[in-house]
Amino acid sequence: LAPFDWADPFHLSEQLYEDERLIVESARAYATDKLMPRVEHAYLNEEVAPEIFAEMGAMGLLGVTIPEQYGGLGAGYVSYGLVAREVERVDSGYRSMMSVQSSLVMYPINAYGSDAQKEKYLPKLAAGELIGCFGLTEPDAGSDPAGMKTTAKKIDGGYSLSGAKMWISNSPIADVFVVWAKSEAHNGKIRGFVLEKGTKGLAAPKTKGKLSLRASVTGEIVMDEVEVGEDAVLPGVEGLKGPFGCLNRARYGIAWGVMGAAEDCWHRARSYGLERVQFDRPIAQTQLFQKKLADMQTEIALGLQGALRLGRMLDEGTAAPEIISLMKRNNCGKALDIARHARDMHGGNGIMAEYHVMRHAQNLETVNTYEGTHDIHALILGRAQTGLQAFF
Ligand code: TGC
Ligand code: FAD
Repeated sequence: LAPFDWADPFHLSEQLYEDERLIVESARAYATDKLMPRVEHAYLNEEVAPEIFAEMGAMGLLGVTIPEQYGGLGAGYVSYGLVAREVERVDSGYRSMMSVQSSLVMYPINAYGSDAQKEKYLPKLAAGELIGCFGLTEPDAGSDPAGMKTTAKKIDGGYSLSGAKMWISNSPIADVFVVWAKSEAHNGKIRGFVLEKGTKGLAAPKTKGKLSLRASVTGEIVMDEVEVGEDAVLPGVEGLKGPFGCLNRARYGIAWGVMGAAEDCWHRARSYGLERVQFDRPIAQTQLFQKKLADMQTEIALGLQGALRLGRMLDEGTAAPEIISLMKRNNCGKALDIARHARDMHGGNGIMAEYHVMRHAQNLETVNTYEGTHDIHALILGRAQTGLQAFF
């Protein structure tokens, strides 16, 4: 039998194609050289750095799956997932910035937009010259987006949008707003609209005081009779399957991303345990500590392998939404558990910013909630195997 690679038990890196390995290398170099040095300050001061978008754009990390014709890389979903893993190894907030731009703004414009919308927005979003956000959630419609109140009224030459979105990643710094609203002109069906910063009646106040995802800015989208032309509606989709089609991609990226955060916690806990001596021996030489490391290693190895398989299925066109729920739910829950244990394994030091594990744990609280909570994905999987709807 071959020797055991404790850090990569399934030899994941050998299962990647050459172009995927190159993307990992450049994403890892960017994350290590540019994101890691600024994360502690950003998190402690709740300070977002909008220039990160242009930096990521220059590295080809935005719109990895978007065709080259529109400024993307034209690469597959495995490549996209690998980028998410490298970025989230540093911070879930940075991965959030990247995945909202790629999966929730560029994807719908590419999949549902007109040629004119694609030409106008995609190259600049890919370069990070424009920053995008995605407005689905509302104060009274979180897990149940069908209950949204935002409406688009038909007016001469276009639409007038009114309503409020909350918990919107990037909104206070966004130039482009992909907003979902019930359109009176389409029998009350949900339609996507692309709004631009500066349009009369549109505001995006920042949500202050978050204890999680502090390196990424979150805000509201307030629309008070925002008038847009016919060219603002995304022509290619109607109904909830529009926003859910985007969420499928983002949830998949999260399944990889959180494994990056979990790996960082695992490696830090292992190193700490090897150095920290109590009762005359390294704490890593105790049975309880080693059991925790073994659990982390096992869940991460399995979670990464599942994410890779799902990425291949997406690239082949064989992935159903439910398998995305399975991986998003499993990997978020496991990553959160790993981060909490890593915090504990660092003792008092575990609460300090310089040890990073508590920041990951705090971030993962959000990641376990957004894009469908852990329990909502359980209900999606429960429905799929019983045929019974348990949401209401
Ligand atoms: P349901 O009756 O199940 O479906 C309505 C229509 O949508 C279709 N559909 C999907 N299509 C594609 N992909 C999916 N995953 C889909 N799920 C459903 C479905 O086929 C149907 O189509 P049609 O043509 O028949 O009308 O809808 P429901 O209202 O019963 O929904 C149930 C539920 C709970 C599954 C759904 O509402 C849900 O997933 N809730 C969670 C909400 C959520 O995930 N919100 C995310 C907001 S965005 C965000 O968090 C971004 S964070 C970004 C970051 O910073 O990284
Ligand atoms: P609720 O839906 O009120 O859920 C509260 C609790 O009730 C949860 O535990 C949930 O699992 C449970 N619950 C709800 N319904 C049921 C049920 N039927 N059965 C059993 N349990 C149930 N949204 C966007 O549109 N765009 C973004 O960019 C975005 N970014 C975000 C960034 C951050 C930092 C955060 C925190 C959220 C973001 N969200 C975004 C919103 C996110 O998707 C929602 O918070 C999430 O979908 C949950 O909705 P909610 O907060 O209203 O919770």
